[in-house]
Amino acid sequence: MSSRARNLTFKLVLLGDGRVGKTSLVLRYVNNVFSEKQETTVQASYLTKRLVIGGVPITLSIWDTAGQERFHALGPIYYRDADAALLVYDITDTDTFLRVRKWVKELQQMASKDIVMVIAANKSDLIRSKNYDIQGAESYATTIGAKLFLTSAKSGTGINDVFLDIAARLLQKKKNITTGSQPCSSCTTHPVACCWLK
Ligand SMILES: Nc1nc2c(ncn2[C@@H]2O[C@H](COP(=O)(O)OP(=O)(O)OP(=O)(O)O)[C@@H](O)[C@H]2O)c(=O)[nH]1
Ligand SMILES: [Mg+2]
Repeated sequence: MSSRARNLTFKLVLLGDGRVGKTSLVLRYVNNVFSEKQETTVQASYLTKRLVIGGVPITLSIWDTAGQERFHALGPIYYRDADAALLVYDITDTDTFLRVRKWVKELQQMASKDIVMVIAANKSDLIRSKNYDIQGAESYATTIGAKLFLTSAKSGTGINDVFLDIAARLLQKKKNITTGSQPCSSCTTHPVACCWLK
């Protein structure tokens, strides 16, 4: 990597109902660990993760917020100035998807207009026994310009994909702002494989 390569830092906030697995997702991604007895988050916790995409060093500055209702009012502190929001729900609990929709409405009104939004349908390891329909969630994600990923903090499925997608989209956006160029249609559909990153 070139020593002159600029290290870009992006702020990412995780939002979602209590117990859906926000902390577990972050800990799986950053430390590759998982606990069945993960303690509930109080207010928020902060971690960072460095990664390199197409030779460009990136730091994700990650705010993992508390999902319990009593902490809801603290949301703006963490999503204000956020470059991206990862909205998490529990695929086995439809109420938690409704909570995602509420967060999206709030972000659309209060957060940065061009915030990158991604949805994680977590606990996908539990869907073996039952057939969960995620088509509705996928259509919804499309309407808000987000992408939906099936994840399992327990098995590790989909975790890297989510964060890589977020980082690649942020990088692509930064590039567009810097050069004023438009991404090609392939990059819009597959930001991880964006030609600009090559
Ligand atoms: N089976 C399964 N359990 C999970 C998964 N992710 C998290 N859990 C469990 O779900 C519970 C809640 O996980 P947390 O990561 O604490 O959830 P959270 O969204 O951070 O919760 P709050 O901090 O209260 O907002 C814990 O018992 C985890 O072990 C997953 O992908 N699969
Ligand atoms: Mg937590």
